Amino acid sequence: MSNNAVVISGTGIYVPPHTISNEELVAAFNAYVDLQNSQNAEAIAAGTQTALTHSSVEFIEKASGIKQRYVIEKGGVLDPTRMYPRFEERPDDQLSLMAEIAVVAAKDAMAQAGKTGADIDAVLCSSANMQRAYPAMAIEIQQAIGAGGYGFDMNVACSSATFAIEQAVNAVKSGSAKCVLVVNPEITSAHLEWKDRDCHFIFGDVCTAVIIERAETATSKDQWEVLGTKLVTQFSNNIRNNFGFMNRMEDSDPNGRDKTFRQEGRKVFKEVVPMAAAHIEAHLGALQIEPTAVRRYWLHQANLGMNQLVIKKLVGGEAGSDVAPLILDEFANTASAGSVIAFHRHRADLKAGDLGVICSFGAGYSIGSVIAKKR
Ligand code: CO8
Repeated sequence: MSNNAVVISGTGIYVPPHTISNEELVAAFNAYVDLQNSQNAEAIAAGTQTALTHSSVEFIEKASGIKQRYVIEKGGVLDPTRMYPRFEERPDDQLSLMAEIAVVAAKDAMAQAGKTGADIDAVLCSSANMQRAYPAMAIEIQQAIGAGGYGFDMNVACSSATFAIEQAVNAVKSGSAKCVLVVNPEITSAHLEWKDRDCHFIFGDVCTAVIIERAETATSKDQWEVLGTKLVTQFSNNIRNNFGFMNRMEDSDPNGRDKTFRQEGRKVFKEVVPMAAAHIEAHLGALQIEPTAVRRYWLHQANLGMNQLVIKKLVGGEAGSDVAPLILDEFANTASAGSVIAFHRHRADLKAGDLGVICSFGAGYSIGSVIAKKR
């Protein structure tokens, strides 16, 4: 490998302090349903309103493979009179919550890569939602870790991490940056609709971080040469959130159902699985790599069945096995961070020369793959 090669030289994670099991989640949701149905009993009896239906642990585990999720704040989510987290507003001179969790993950990744803030000259904060419009979260994170250069935010929903990795690789290749920090703070609990039975179980909070630099500057014991990246998008309304800065001008309901996450889960499942499998196959094909030559697939972590089908199409293997490890049972869907958590947690056993693919798929639709080889 030439020293001009670009490598991933470290990864890091912030794991929130609280877990919510499916049992706790369903108990709170069902209490919310009972409360709503008793408050609206007359309208339900008159046929002008539909009664809400209980959720079930069995359904959640069978349909998704998710067993629990981490959240930054749990009390508000499990309060049947609230059903969303409680965060305190912070003054402008205090580090914001997204930056705070990003700094924890960044320090973890920097320690693995043997870097300090002074070594970083670009910060990309890339996630499915930003806490505010401006200044960019990335610039706050850049200052908090003592990095130089530049920072900017980007959002490609569930593919935010892989798309940012491609930008980081290109920045290092072109010389516009020497060492890039990509962070993916995913506070999904703040834009999930916890009152909707169809999706209340899907998401969890986390933050991941990745360091990208040239092989010639890398000192980490664990380096992954990026052989290629490939991104694709195709517009779909099947996963959508209309929250935004125009809402006030439209005089729309700020608590309207369309202002939090919503999806046509079945359609997403059916449409995205073949797209993702074909995307990975084409990307590997362009590099003359057979799917069976790949030692590990770190796939997007939204649904056990989706990963099952993608990996079956590619290599005939099983999701959750050595070839395609799962983290969604523990973390749920963490939007863009899922495939990076899988990479972070499940690569220590691989040897020099082993090939791996990080691949995200989700809203947009958007698919991003990163093919990497252990140095
Ligand atoms: N408990 C019991 N029953 C339920 C529940 C529940 N909680 N929910 C639904 N049911 C019922 C339904 O009403 C339905 O009943 P019926 O057959 O009588 O109509 C039955 O169970 C089956 O429902 P579905 O067909 O919806 O169930 P599926 O088997 O399709 O499973 C899933 C639903 C798990 C949502 C599945 O479709 C799925 O995982 N799809 C893919 C989703 C996906 O990957 N989405 C990507 C989104 S993530 C992303 O891109 C990032 C966005 C930004 C982040 C936002 C953070 C908040």
